[in-house]
Amino acid sequence: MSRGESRGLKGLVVLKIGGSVITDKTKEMTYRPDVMGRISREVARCWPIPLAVVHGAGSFGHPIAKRFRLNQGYRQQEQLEGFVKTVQSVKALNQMVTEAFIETGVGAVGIPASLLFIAKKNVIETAHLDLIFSALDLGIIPVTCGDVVFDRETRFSILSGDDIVVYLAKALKANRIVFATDVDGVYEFDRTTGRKTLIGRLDYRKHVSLSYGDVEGDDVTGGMFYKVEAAFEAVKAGVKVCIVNGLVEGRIESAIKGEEVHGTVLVS
Ligand code: IP8
Repeated sequence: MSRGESRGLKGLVVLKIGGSVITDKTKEMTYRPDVMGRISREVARCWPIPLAVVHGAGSFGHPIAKRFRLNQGYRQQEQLEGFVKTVQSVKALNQMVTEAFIETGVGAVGIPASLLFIAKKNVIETAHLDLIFSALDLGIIPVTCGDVVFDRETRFSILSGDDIVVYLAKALKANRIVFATDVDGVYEFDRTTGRKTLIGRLDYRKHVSLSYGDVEGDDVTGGMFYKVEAAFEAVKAGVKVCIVNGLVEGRIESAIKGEEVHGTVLVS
């Protein structure tokens, strides 16, 4: 196992692996082991950069959450079936992602967000950061995920992996966040020509002027606009942020290493 010794947190990178990258969002509970295997090998080649990983829930979370209207918080007893099923399902995905790292020789420990955070009105209020620090201190990658969590006000709520990434990056004073999505980055659409162009460097003013289009399918946490909006919180705190295509080999590796990479960099 290559990550066996203490590395400290200097230069920490928080990697968000989108649910649309590691699961097929069109088919409920469909994991992509080949994609996750390749991502694990890219991460292995980034040693010894300290890394924390957050993955999305994809088809293991969004469809059930939508069916039981979990994004409304607790309204009725019947939703509890959806709550516990989502916890179980996301935990199963977290287990598979963590195993993929371990099979590649990368030390990783899965800590589903349902066991890590308590929210208040959808915002993280308490976090057992000791668990994350302890793993990182051992040179082991903590792997958490978008999830349903207990909520002091609404009794439960959905926490997006994007919010968790930003929270962790700020709390751990990360150097960089890498968002691995199923597209190359943020695009600008020209209404007259219909052409779309990748935006290499995106500032906040430009971000709010863009039309991102509708959120697709069963997604209950908001798509690219919401991701970028949350990510600018981290930019404000001095964290470097880039968005790359996690389905294209090599981009996650280059982004973690801080190399020039095809994608979108958020700038202040
Ligand atoms: O896929 C959503 O997390 P995300 C969590 O990171 C659930 O937005 C349970 C839908």
